[in-house]
Amino acid sequence: MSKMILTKIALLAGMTVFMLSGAARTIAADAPPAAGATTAAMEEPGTKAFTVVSVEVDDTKFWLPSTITVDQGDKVKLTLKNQVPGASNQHGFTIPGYNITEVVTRGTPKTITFVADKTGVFPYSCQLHAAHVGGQLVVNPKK
Ligand SMILES: [Cu+2]
Repeated sequence: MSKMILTKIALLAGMTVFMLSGAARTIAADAPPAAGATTAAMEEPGTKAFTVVSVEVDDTKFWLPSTITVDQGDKVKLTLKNQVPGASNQHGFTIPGYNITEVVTRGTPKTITFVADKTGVFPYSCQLHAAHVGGQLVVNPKK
Protein backbone atom coordinates (compact mmCIF):
# COMPACT_ATOMS: atom_id res chain seq x y z
CA MET A 1 0.00 0.00 0.00
CA SER A 2 1.12 3.50 -0.68
CA LYS A 3 1.88 5.89 2.08
CA MET A 4 -1.12 8.04 1.10
CA ILE A 5 -3.60 5.19 1.50
CA LEU A 6 -2.11 4.30 4.86
CA THR A 7 -2.47 7.90 5.93
CA LYS A 8 -6.11 7.91 4.83
CA ILE A 9 -6.81 4.71 6.75
CA ALA A 10 -5.17 6.17 9.82
CA LEU A 11 -7.29 9.32 9.47
CA LEU A 12 -10.50 7.31 9.07
CA ALA A 13 -9.64 5.20 12.10
CA GLY A 14 -8.98 8.34 14.08
CA MET A 15 -12.29 9.88 13.00
CA THR A 16 -14.17 6.73 13.94
CA VAL A 17 -12.68 6.78 17.43
CA PHE A 18 -13.52 10.46 17.68
CA MET A 19 -17.14 9.90 16.59
CA LEU A 20 -17.55 6.93 18.91
CA SER A 21 -16.25 8.85 21.87
CA GLY A 22 -18.60 11.68 20.94
CA ALA A 23 -21.50 9.25 20.98
CA ALA A 24 -20.41 7.96 24.36
CA ARG A 25 -20.34 11.49 25.69
CA THR A 26 -23.84 12.16 24.39
CA ILE A 27 -25.15 9.05 26.11
CA ALA A 28 -23.40 10.02 29.31
CA ALA A 29 -24.94 13.49 29.16
CA ASP A 30 -28.43 11.97 28.87
CA ALA A 31 -27.88 9.64 31.81
CA PRO A 32 -28.99 10.74 35.26
CA PRO A 33 -26.30 12.75 37.02
CA ALA A 34 -23.80 10.52 38.75
CA ALA A 35 -22.67 11.11 42.28
CA GLY A 36 -20.51 14.20 42.42
CA ALA A 37 -21.08 14.97 38.75
CA THR A 38 -21.39 18.68 39.40
CA THR A 39 -18.26 20.63 38.68
CA ALA A 40 -16.94 23.87 40.01
CA ALA A 41 -17.38 25.40 36.56
CA MET A 42 -21.13 24.99 36.89
CA GLU A 43 -21.32 26.90 40.16
CA GLU A 44 -22.72 30.36 40.05
CA PRO A 45 -20.37 33.09 41.23
CA GLY A 46 -20.40 33.57 44.98
CA THR A 47 -21.25 29.95 45.68
CA LYS A 48 -18.80 27.91 47.69
CA ALA A 49 -19.26 24.23 47.04
CA PHE A 50 -17.97 21.39 49.17
CA THR A 51 -18.37 17.66 49.15
CA VAL A 52 -18.72 16.30 52.66
CA VAL A 53 -18.29 12.57 52.97
CA SER A 54 -19.13 10.19 55.75
CA VAL A 55 -16.48 7.51 56.01
CA GLU A 56 -15.46 4.83 58.44
CA VAL A 57 -11.89 4.41 59.62
CA ASP A 58 -11.03 1.69 62.15
CA ASP A 59 -14.62 1.38 63.39
CA THR A 60 -15.05 5.13 63.79
CA LYS A 61 -17.32 7.13 61.51
CA PHE A 62 -16.37 10.64 60.41
CA TRP A 63 -17.88 13.43 58.38
CA LEU A 64 -14.96 14.80 56.36
CA PRO A 65 -13.62 17.41 55.91
CA SER A 66 -13.81 18.25 59.57
CA THR A 67 -13.68 22.00 58.96
CA ILE A 68 -15.45 24.02 56.28
CA THR A 69 -14.56 27.70 56.13
CA VAL A 70 -16.61 30.32 54.29
CA ASP A 71 -17.22 34.06 54.48
CA GLN A 72 -20.37 35.71 55.71
CA GLY A 73 -22.84 36.13 52.89
CA ASP A 74 -21.49 33.24 50.85
CA LYS A 75 -23.96 30.88 49.30
CA VAL A 76 -22.81 27.47 50.49
CA LYS A 77 -23.52 24.29 48.63
CA LEU A 78 -22.81 21.02 50.38
CA THR A 79 -22.97 17.70 48.60
CA LEU A 80 -23.38 15.11 51.32
CA LYS A 81 -22.25 11.57 50.62
CA ASN A 82 -22.54 8.58 52.86
CA GLN A 83 -19.77 6.10 52.05
CA VAL A 84 -19.94 4.13 55.28
CA PRO A 85 -20.17 0.41 54.56
CA GLY A 86 -22.22 -2.00 56.60
CA ALA A 87 -25.80 -2.95 57.35
CA SER A 88 -26.93 0.55 58.29
CA ASN A 89 -27.11 2.62 55.12
CA GLN A 90 -28.21 5.91 56.65
CA HIS A 91 -26.32 8.59 58.49
CA GLY A 92 -27.38 12.00 59.61
CA PHE A 93 -25.91 15.41 58.96
CA THR A 94 -26.97 18.30 61.11
CA ILE A 95 -25.77 21.87 61.64
CA PRO A 96 -28.05 22.97 64.47
CA GLY A 97 -26.80 26.56 64.27
CA TYR A 98 -28.18 26.79 60.74
CA ASN A 99 -31.29 24.66 61.32
CA ILE A 100 -30.03 22.02 58.90
CA THR A 101 -30.85 18.37 59.52
CA GLU A 102 -30.62 15.72 56.83
CA VAL A 103 -30.54 11.95 56.56
CA VAL A 104 -28.13 10.71 53.90
CA THR A 105 -28.55 7.27 52.41
CA ARG A 106 -25.54 5.45 51.02
CA GLY A 107 -25.57 5.66 47.23
CA THR A 108 -27.85 8.71 47.20
CA PRO A 109 -25.90 11.93 47.69
CA LYS A 110 -27.86 14.87 48.98
CA THR A 111 -27.20 18.47 48.04
CA ILE A 112 -28.12 21.33 50.33
CA THR A 113 -27.64 25.04 49.84
CA PHE A 114 -27.89 27.88 52.28
CA VAL A 115 -26.59 31.39 52.79
CA ALA A 116 -23.96 31.71 55.52
CA ASP A 117 -25.53 34.80 57.05
CA LYS A 118 -24.39 34.24 60.66
CA THR A 119 -20.74 34.41 61.65
CA GLY A 120 -19.16 32.02 64.10
CA VAL A 121 -18.26 28.39 64.54
CA PHE A 122 -21.12 25.98 63.96
CA PRO A 123 -20.53 22.31 64.79
CA TYR A 124 -21.91 19.63 62.54
CA SER A 125 -22.53 16.03 63.44
CA CYS A 126 -24.66 12.98 62.79
CA GLN A 127 -27.93 13.27 64.69
CA LEU A 128 -28.49 9.52 64.40
CA HIS A 129 -25.31 8.29 66.10
CA ALA A 130 -23.67 10.11 68.97
CA ALA A 131 -20.29 8.49 68.35
CA HIS A 132 -20.16 9.57 64.68
CA VAL A 133 -17.45 12.26 64.55
CA GLY A 134 -18.53 15.56 63.04
CA GLY A 135 -16.82 18.83 62.36
CA GLN A 136 -17.42 22.54 62.20
CA LEU A 137 -18.58 25.17 59.78
CA VAL A 138 -16.57 28.36 60.25
CA VAL A 139 -18.19 31.54 58.94
CA ASN A 140 -15.78 34.46 58.93
CA PRO A 141 -17.06 38.04 59.08
CA LYS A 142 -17.15 39.91 55.81
CA LYS A 143 -13.90 41.81 55.19
CU1 LIG B 1 -24.08 8.37 61.74
